[in-house]
Amino acid sequence: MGMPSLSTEQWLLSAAAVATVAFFGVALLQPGIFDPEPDWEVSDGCLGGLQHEDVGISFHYHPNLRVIMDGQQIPIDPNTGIDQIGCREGMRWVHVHDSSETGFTKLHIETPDKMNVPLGAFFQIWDRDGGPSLDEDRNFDIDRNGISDWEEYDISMTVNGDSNDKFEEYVMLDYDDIELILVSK
Ligand SMILES: [Ca+2]
Repeated sequence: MGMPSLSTEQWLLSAAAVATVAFFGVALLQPGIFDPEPDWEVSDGCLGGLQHEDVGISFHYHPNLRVIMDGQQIPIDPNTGIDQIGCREGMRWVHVHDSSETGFTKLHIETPDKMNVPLGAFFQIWDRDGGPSLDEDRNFDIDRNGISDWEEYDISMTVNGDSNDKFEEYVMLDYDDIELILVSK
């Protein structure tokens, strides 16, 4: 007695059922797997400037950032990302106009296409103006000593008051209030 044969339709239904179960299985086991992938090349983008064509802005939004290290707020200089090395007389796709010494500083994100702009991209831009940095593995190196801050500090982050564990890879959204807190180990 042979195996019962399945019609094409039955095969397709079976395959669809397996795919559906697999999809929910993956989603349950690895909830982060469908998160947006950060577009790290954003930090090299330049609006206007001497060496770049003006690409035109399609997306323009404003998350807010505040960084506190051992109880001291790290100042974000006004005009960070504007007229910097590699983007003279232009603006990086993430930049600052006015800054706040005690509250949140507004980041201006202006990109030609919809992009997933990670928090770390701003640190790569900030670094070129002498500010906090990322190391080569894209870990925070806010004190610029070449050692990942994850080895030196307990780091926590909130977005609009809710704990967030994406850190460098967090894809920023309009109106976010992002607070990054580092405490020496
Ligand atoms: Ca460090």
